[in-house]
Amino acid sequence: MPYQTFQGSLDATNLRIGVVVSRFNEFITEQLAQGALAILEKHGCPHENISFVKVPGAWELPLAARNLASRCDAIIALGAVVRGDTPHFEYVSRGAADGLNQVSVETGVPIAFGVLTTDDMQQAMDRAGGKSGNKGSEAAEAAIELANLIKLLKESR
Ligand code: INI
Repeated sequence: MPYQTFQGSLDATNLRIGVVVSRFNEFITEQLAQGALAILEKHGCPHENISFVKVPGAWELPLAARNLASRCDAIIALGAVVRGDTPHFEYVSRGAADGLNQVSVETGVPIAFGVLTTDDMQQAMDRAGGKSGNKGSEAAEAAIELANLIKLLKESR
């Protein structure tokens, strides 16, 4: 007997997507946001279906996502945490990662993790449209796929 297999498509024409972007290291997060929005456009997500939210820093991403979740099929969380000379980096990056994961599991709404956690600015630039691609674009694709996968799984119950 064949397996029942499920995989979300990249069709975003009927999806409601939240994009939450932190302003800290804005010249990086702006590139992540551009990358994410270009992917949403490429896959047909109507502008009116996109809720675009800005927050001060990565620490604030989980709470904003929590308050967006009820109106979205998926959320793309974008930020840039760059290591400094103090343990602050660990608290902010861990808080963002754990908080976003918790919100996603709690609400059932997929949250794509487009938060860079890098040792220096060069690594961040490389991942925000530089030589290592754009993690905002990758997060957007993951969000679309997961939103469609969750819809499929709910419909097939
Ligand atoms: N926020 C970031 O998004 N990236 C950072 O690198 C960062 N550093 O290094 O401090 C950062 N801090 C701010 C934090 O996210 C909160 O906005 C702030 O603590 C107020 O709650």
